[in-house]
Amino acid sequence: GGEIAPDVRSILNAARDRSGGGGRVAVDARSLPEAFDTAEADGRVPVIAEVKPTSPTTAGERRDDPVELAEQMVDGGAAALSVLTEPEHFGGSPEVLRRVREAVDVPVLRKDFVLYEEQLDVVEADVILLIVRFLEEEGTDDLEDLLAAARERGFQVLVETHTEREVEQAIDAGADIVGVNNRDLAELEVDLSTFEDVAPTVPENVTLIAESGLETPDDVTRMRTAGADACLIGSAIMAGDVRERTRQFTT
Ligand code: IGP
Repeated sequence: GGEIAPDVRSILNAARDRSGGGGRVAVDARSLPEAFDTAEADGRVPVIAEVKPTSPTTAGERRDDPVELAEQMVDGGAAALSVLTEPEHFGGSPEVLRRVREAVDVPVLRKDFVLYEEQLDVVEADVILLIVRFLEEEGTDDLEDLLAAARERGFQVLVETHTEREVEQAIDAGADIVGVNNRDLAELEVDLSTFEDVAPTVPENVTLIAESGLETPDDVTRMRTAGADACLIGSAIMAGDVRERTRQFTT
């Protein structure tokens, strides 16, 4: 249901054309919920810092070595990392994720648009992203099937939602880690009240992540107050001194 912005339509079409890896991946995943608990026990606010060289809503591209950026994020207290692997619109690559995961010991989320089971077999990551709205598009695999296929390979799965209805679909499919994206895929606009509206419908035992549009530590506090176990932050960290920005969000 719902419209999709032209930019997003083009991301989706590119994703349809990307082939899978080859050999079936088997991963020994680092636990995301445990990484959040470790951060909390340490007095840090659980943050997933995102290595995102560019995006349709970002001006310009950051060309620093992504592995160095990732290490600075961990140094700044990030509980986990997210690494874009989408090449055409976000400047990512599976090879970068592979190198980042080798360099750090926190869980690493693969940020991409996985539509078919074969697309799981591209690189070892600790967590795979599945976006409910995209898996409703014609010709894609079902959320439930993809969730099972990902778990068979050892991945944890972050299921991304934007509405109460999508949360219900995620829970029905068996999701235990749910993200609420504050950015809508129709206008690409950010509204932090999205998380506040949707969060109360997520069951207590589910790990809940607030995604997108967080610019200040106050925004993070706002999401935590609304029930977020962790926050996913990209642009606001990528736009500056990555270690310092991450530290501001985690302390
Ligand atoms: C990070 P931001 O506004 O902090 O840069 O957002 C992350 O939530 C965003 O990059 C994102 C994303 C996605 C990217 C959320 N869902 C799906 C690619 C694909």
